[in-house]
Amino acid sequence: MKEKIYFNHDGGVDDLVSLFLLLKMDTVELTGVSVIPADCYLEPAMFASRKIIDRFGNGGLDVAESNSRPKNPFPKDWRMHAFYVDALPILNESGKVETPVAEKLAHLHLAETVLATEEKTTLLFTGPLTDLARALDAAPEIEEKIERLVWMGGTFREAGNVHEPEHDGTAEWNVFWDPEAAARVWDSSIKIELVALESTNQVPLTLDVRERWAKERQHLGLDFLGQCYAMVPPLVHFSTNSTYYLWDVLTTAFVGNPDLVKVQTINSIVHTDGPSQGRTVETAEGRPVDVVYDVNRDAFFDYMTELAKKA
Ligand code: AGV
Ligand code: CA
Repeated sequence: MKEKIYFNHDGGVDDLVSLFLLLKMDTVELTGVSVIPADCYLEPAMFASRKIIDRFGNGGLDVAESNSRPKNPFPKDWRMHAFYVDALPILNESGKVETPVAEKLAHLHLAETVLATEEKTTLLFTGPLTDLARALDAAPEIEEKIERLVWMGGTFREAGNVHEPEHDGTAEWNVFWDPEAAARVWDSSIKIELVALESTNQVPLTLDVRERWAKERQHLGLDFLGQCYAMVPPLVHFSTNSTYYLWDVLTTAFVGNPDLVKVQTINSIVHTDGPSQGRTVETAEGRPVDVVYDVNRDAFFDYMTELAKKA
C-alpha cells in the first residue's frame, strides 16, 4: 500500500521541484498540498503549485493557502523565485489552470485531510512549521493520526544559514522564520525526522549536475529541472549566503528512498528568543528527533534524475 503524504511547502525552487518529484513517486500517495508564504510570495507559489499538479499529476488534488505570518521574514530576493517558476513556458503551455484552490486555510485543510484519511499520514514540511503548530492547536485529535513529520529544518552544527542583524548565525532559516511554531511541535508527541543542514550541506547545486540535466533535456522532466535550477546560484568557488543547495529535494527524496541517508537520534530543544532564536540544540533534557546527518550524494542525484525522467 502507498504511503499517505501531506505536503506543506513554501514555494522556493526546491519546494516546487519537490512537489514535482512527489507526483512521480509510485511508492507514495499525495493526499493534500498547502503553501505558506515564507520563502515565497503566496500568489505565484500557489499558481506554480497548481500548474505543476496539472502538468505532472493525475488530478484529484486541490491546494490550500496559508495565512500564517513570520516572526522573522525571508529576504525579498529569495521570495521572488516563485514568480520565475510560475512563468515557465512548460507550466503555461495549456493556457489554463485546473487544479482548484482549497476552500479551507492551510492549517485547517491539513487537519481535515489527516482526519479524513483512513491510514495514518506522513507530514512532509519543507518550510516553517507554523501551519502544523496551528493545526495542532485547532484540532489536537490529529496528533494520533500522524505517522511522522519529515521536516527540512534545523542544524546541530555551529553554523546555521541565517545571516541577519541581531542574530548569531546558529539557526537554520525554516526554524528562524517561526521558532515558536517549531517549539510547539517539539512539545507534541509526533515522531520527528529532521533533514538538517548536516546532510543538505552535502548536496549543493553544482555545475556538473546542471550539465547532466542539460545534456538530457529531451526528457521533459529533466528540462523542467534544468529550467528551475537555472534561476538560483550554484556553488562554484566557495559558498555564500545565496548559494543554493537541494535542501527540500533531499528531504523529499528521503521519503521516497530512505536508503540514501544515515540517521541518528538526538535529544534537542529549540531556542525561541534572543540572538540564537531558531537554533536547535542537543541536550539530554530535550525530546528525541531523528536527524539525517549524512547522504550518499551521487545516489541522491541519480535517484532524483531518474524520477524526473518519468515525466
Ligand atoms: O534553509 C533552507 C530552506 C529550504 O526549505 N530555505 C530554502 C529551501 O527551500 C531557505 C533558504 C536558506 N538559504 C537560502 C534559502 C538561499 N540561499 N536561497 C533561497 N532560500
Ligand atoms: Ca523551503
